[in-house]
Amino acid sequence: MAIERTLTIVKPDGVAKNLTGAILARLEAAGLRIVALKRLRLTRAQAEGFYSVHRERGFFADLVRFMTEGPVVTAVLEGEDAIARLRALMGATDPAKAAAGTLRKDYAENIERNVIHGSDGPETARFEIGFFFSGAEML
Ligand code: FUP
Repeated sequence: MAIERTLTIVKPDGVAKNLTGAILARLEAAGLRIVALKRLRLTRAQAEGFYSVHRERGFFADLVRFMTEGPVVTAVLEGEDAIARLRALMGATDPAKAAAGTLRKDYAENIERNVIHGSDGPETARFEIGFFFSGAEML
């Protein structure tokens, strides 16, 4: 297995519920290493740009509103098979369908307010890491 980097976001619901530490601790406990970290409030343009693959979807406006309602915490995670491992730890997009023991099963309210984002593949991970972090911010 290759060492990979992937991007995660503790979404506004997770930050508002004071779950940032609990969520990051679960990722660290699973062997993923935080190599960059920041807290910010997304602008509308940033949220639209980050989720631009979904711009034609019916849920896009709601998603952008949700992602800009409060601060998020975003991190670059590094580890063996990090992209797939983060996705497994997150669980299904809809918490009602997420497996027991996953972050979304434990903490998410619904398919929109689902506490965490994780890149879904190597190309997306490269785009999403570059969206938030410069090389000098990753050590
Ligand atoms: P995921 O990769 O699991 O975050 O899911 P997607 O990339 O399919 O969707 C990105 C985000 O859009 C989800 F996290 C939440 C939102 N979404 C909805 O609000 N409604 C939907 O039906 C699908 C996705």
